[in-house]
Amino acid sequence: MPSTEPAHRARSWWRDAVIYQIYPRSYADGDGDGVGDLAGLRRRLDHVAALGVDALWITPWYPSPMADGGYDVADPRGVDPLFGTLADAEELISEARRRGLRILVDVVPNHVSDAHPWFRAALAAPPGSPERARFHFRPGRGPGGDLPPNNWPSEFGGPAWTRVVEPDGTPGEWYLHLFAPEQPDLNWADARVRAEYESVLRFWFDRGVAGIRVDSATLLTKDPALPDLPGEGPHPYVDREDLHDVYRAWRRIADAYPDPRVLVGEMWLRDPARLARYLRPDELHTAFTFDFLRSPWDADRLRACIDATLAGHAAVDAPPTWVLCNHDVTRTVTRYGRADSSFDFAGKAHDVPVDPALGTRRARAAALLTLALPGSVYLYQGEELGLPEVEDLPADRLRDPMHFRSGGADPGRDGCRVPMPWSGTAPPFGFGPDGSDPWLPQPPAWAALTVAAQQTAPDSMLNLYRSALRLRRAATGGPTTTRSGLRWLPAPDGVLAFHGPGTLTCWTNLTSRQVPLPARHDVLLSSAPLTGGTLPPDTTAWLRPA
Ligand code: TEU
Repeated sequence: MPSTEPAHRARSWWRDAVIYQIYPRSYADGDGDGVGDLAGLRRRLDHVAALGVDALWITPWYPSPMADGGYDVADPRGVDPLFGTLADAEELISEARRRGLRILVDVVPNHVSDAHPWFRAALAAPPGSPERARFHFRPGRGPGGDLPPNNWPSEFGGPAWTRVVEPDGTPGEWYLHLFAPEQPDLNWADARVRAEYESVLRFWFDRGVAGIRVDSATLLTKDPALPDLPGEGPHPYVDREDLHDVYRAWRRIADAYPDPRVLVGEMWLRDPARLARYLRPDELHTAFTFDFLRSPWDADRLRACIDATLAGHAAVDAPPTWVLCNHDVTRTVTRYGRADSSFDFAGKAHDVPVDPALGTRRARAAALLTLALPGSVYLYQGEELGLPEVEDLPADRLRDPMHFRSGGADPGRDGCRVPMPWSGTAPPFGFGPDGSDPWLPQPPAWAALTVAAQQTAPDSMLNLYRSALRLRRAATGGPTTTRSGLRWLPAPDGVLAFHGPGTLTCWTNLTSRQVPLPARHDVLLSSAPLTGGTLPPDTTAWLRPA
């Protein structure tokens, strides 16, 4: 990092960082093939720097057949030619560092691609071989072994097992895949698997990455008996006790570097106390609080989530990590514009009515609420533009296995992955060269949401985020304030009011009526215009005592 960064800040940067998530396929297309790449991303680093974030998390850029947008990794030490080369990635890491931006990469330890050399070798080798032992191969049940070894479902729908054809042409064993069949699960009881990922961590840390986002981080270890669900006792593959050993080993690797290398877990656990166990001082540094993203726009629900999260994290002295949106979930302005504004994978449906103006207003209020909380915050590309979920993509352009494996019942995740609009009045909106056709079509109405259009509009979502990040940095950003908690203030029902870290006081009105603001204060920033000392519905204001 730049030598101007104070040492105390360098050590604890991750405790209150704002981290911007980049889905490289959809960020910027440098070569005109319709797919975003590292050359395009490098040209857009100005936007990231101007936004005022501390770091970037880049979702998988590794060689991959792209059965699941790159989460099917064929080589965890490379870069897919679609995105560029390893040299491009190294250049990006250095260039970002020169601008004071750290890079986190995504490591996918639960599974590999079916094109990974280990899986190819396993298919070519016989049952019981060391090659198969790196995965979960089992004979089927029933006559002729025609039925899967157990009843586990794939997260994407259908069974979590696929049967292979043995090298001699006969129907053979089955292998486990908690996601798509193109994503065989690794066997974490095999020492070679553990050694491989420890080496992968070092590979990227040695190239200067500041952290790792751990994909599907609760799922790695399995009950060796692979029992049917539901069973008695611990879950056979979610949040198992032996998983903590994996992360203890990873933390030792991270801590061996002179400047902090951080591990952030993607952990969909509902119980904040179970989540916090992964954040003990010798395990992961942070984990996403997905309950915040799942909560509806409701003061009591959000407050309960904030309180439970803070309590769970305080017990292990870890900073909470807030997130409203990512490449897997419905975009924030769309979710908040629905009658039911909660998020649940199981409840995703087609044709749910949306009020976009209401959703945008709430998303603005939610952005300021989130950025006032103690801890770190992740933003997903396009959130700073207020992009909506694109719900009318043509069926023949959809790619997400979550959609296809549900038989079309689930709309899938393509709608939150539509390429970024940068400039101009018609697609591709500067995503790629004029005339190029982005891999997913952008709505023509995005002309009003481009970075260029929002830059010059003082009240745009982009300018709200820029102002908020500037003020947040001024109000916190220092070792004395990063750990301080939150103090709730008396406020009417349906209003969340608190002193956050540093000097910020945050008031969010989730009701449908105006509420009075306290006397004698300065307004630093508000998500909507304030009138006569009152806070309008669905609005957040940041205050400072006058
Ligand atoms: O997501 C993993 C994940 O566990 C959830 O999104 C999951 O689908 C949900 O819990 C269902 O109940 C990660 C990535 O973020 C996603 O994009 C990948 O598709 C997935 O892992 C497989 O690598």
